[in-house]
Amino acid sequence: MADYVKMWKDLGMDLESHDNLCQVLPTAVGDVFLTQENRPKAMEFWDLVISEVHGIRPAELIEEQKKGRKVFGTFCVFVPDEIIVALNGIVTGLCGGSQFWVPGGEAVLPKNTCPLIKASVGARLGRTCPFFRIADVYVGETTCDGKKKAYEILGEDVPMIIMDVPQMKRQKDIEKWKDEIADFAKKAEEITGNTLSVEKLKEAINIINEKRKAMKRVYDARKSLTLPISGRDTLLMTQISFFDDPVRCAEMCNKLADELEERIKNGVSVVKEGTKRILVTGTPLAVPNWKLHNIIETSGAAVVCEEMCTGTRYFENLVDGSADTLDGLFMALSERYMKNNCACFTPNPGRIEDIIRLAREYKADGVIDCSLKFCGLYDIEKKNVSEALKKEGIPVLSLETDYEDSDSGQLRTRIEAFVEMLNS
Ligand code: BJ8
Repeated sequence: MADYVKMWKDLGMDLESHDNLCQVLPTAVGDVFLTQENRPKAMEFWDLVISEVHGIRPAELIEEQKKGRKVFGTFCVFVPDEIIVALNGIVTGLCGGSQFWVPGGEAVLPKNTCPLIKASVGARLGRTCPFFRIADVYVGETTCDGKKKAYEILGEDVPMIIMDVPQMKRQKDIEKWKDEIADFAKKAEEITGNTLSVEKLKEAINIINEKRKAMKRVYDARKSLTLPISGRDTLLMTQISFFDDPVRCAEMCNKLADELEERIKNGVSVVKEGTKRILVTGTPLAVPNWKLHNIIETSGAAVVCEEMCTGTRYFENLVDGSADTLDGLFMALSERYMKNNCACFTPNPGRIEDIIRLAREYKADGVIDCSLKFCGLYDIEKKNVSEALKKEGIPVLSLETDYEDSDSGQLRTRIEAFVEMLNS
C-alpha cells in the first residue's frame, strides 16, 4: 500500500484514531469479499479501490483541486451530479457506513438518530475520513428530519448548500424542484468560478447517463438464472460508484458487464442451481456497511437486486438531454430525479410498484425489507410494502438493524429461517 500519511496529516486528520479505523477494514474486506469463490476477474479494480479507500481516490481529488477544480460532497441521490460535472466540479459521496464513526456523532446528536446520520457527522467531526476533509462544500437536502438538523451542525464546520426536496410529486412539485436545481446551478457557478452553458450541461448529462447505462448492464446480468456475480460484489461496485470519476466508473462497469454477459453465455454461476434469490429493499447501505448482504449470502441465498439508493434508484431513468435551453434541461433533470421513490415522499406508491416490478424482473424468490434503526420513514413504510407483496404472493421479511455487530446472530437466525421457508 502506498504511504498516504503525509496526505492525511496535511488534511488535518486525527492520525491516531484513523489508524484504528484502518486496522479493522482489511479484515472486513477479507472476510466479506475475498472468501468468495469464482468471482469475476474485473472485480480486481474494486478490490484495489476498497483496499486503499482512504488513499487512491482522495489523492486524485487533491491533485484535481490543485488544478483549481472544486469537490462537492453529497449525501443523497437527489443532488444532480450533472450540474456539478458541467461546471468542471467533482462529486464525491459522503454518507458514513461504519459503526466506528457513530460515537462521534452521538456526542452532538441524540442517540435515537439513525446510524447513517450519526456516522456521517462523526466522520466529519472526528477528522477520520479524508473525503469529509477534502470536500470544498457539502450539499445537503431536506429529505428526512434527522438529516435536515444534522446539516445545521455540519454547516457550522464546513460550507453547506441545502437543496429543498419537495415532499410530494404533483406537477407543481416537479416545477419547484426544477427551480431548486436552477438555484443550485447558480451557487455551484459561484463556487467553481465557471459559467454553465447549454453545451456543457448536455455533455455532463451524457456522461452521467453513460454511467447509469453501464451500471444497469451489470444489474441486468443479475436477472439471469445463471447468476454471474454475487450481491456483495455488486454492492461494492455500486458503493464505490458514488466516489469514482464518472467516466472511469462507466468504463469499469462496462468491462465488468462484458465479463458477466460472457459468464452467462458459458453457464458460469457464483451459486448452485436452485439457490434462493433475494431482492433487498430499504435504507441505503453506505461503505463499509456489508452486514446484511454478507449474512444473506452466507445463509444459503443470493442477493440479486437492491431497490434502494445504493442500488437501482441510483441508475434507473435517464435524463432527456434533448432540450436546447438551460431551463429545458433543468426541467429534464427535475423530471428524472423526481422519479426517485424515496420514502420521504407522501404518498409513495411508486416504491411499492418498483419493488414488485423489480422482484419479477430479477426473478426474486423473496424480498427482505431492511431499514436502519431510528429511520421512521422506511420503518413506517414497511407495513404497506409487506401488505402489497403478500397480496402479490411474494414472500417478505421485514428487518431493522444498525451498524453494530451485536444483532448479527439474531439477524442470521431470522434470515436463515426465511431462506428455509423459501426452500420448503
Ligand atoms: S433519496 S433514501 S439517499 S434521503 S436512513 S438518513 S432517510 S433517517 S438516506 Fe436517503 Fe436520499 Fe432518500 Fe435515498 Fe434519514 Fe432514514 Fe437515516 Fe436515510
